[in-house]
Amino acid sequence: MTPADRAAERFRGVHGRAPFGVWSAPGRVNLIGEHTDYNDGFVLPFALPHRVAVAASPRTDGRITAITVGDDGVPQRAQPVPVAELTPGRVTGWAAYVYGVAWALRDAGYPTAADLVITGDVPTGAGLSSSHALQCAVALALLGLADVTPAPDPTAALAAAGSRDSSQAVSNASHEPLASSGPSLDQVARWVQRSENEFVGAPTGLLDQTASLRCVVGHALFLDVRSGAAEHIPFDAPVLVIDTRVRHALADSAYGDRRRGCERAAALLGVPSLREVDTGVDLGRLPEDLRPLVRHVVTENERVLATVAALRAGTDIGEPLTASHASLRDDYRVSCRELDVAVEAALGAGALGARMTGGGFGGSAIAVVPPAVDEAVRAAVRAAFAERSLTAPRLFAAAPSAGAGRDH
Ligand code: GAF
Repeated sequence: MTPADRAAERFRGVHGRAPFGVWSAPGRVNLIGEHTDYNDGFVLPFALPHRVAVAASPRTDGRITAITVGDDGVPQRAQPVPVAELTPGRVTGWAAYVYGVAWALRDAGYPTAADLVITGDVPTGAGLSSSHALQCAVALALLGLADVTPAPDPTAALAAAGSRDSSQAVSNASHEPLASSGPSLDQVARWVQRSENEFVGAPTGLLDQTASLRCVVGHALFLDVRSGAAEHIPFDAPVLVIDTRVRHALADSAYGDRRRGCERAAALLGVPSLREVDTGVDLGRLPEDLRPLVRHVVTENERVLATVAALRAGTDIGEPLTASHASLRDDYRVSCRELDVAVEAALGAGALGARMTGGGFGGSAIAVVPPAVDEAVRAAVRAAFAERSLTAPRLFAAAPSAGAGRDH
């Protein structure tokens, strides 16, 4: 049963009637382009097959209710709240991710009183963006109840990156293609970002929401965050995901520190963002602690372009991926022992490239693994964790899957 079918069934179980509709959104893997989004740079994510689904019906009393149902089938109910009373700080925990989206959409002028029943299979706490999958599914559900269907992304190619493919009419495969009325998916991503930044209180960029909303099956999404221009790059090889099952306490504060460091460096260099800095810049005029941050962002943008060029040419993408990990480990300093162990073991057993994915300090690594060495890579990663008495990682192969949409 898909998460969408399960959400519909559980809605019937809880409310005793069928939902008006069901919407779902995927988690993501970022192939490359890490910590570049809030520096106006390039990213290259793809959607996971794992999704969060929201079964929803409108309410007429001005309240919003939300119930999540986990694998154990036990419902967790958020306190129902009048939509008019939603304000940052009022709700905490998982409900803040749901009600924050209702708050942002209410502010944008949409009715958001609804009953929501939520379920899904995106691994949580694994750096695979389960919270953005939740937020994006809630956003599409609330807009859908208001009869608003976001317009698909603009198909204009990325001129800045020298794209040769002018446009690709790529459908959203197994999910109903989003019709062209109402706000754009970019705008929805910005509402979701506002809810996360202001209501949940996490200073994240636009990578994860955009990936969840705009990715299409069989492609990675080459996104220029500065302009919002995106191109779907054919990529259908499964990637091995290594969920280290750790999340270090440092993660949230370190993310904010890095972000502020980048903003400080951009101000000192006299540019609006580190996207404007090129490789030849003299970093000597920056304080020592900021230089490696800038070096990472500048070289990471180049590695995204190199990866896109390799995908277009049908050549190996391993090298930029592995170089990205080294840069995140040594310059940006957001890796951790478990991620390094995963990457080194995968490379040692024949992976073509490997790197941490997402914010870092735990979560997941990815490896590009030819089928002939798949078993050997999995065995080597498991053995490397066991030898060091680390919690056994969770391994699975994931191919680029469909973005968010309406299921029923
Ligand atoms: C997290 C954030 F949510 C993203 O915005 C992005 O900055 C990422 O870390 C690092 O690339 O997933």
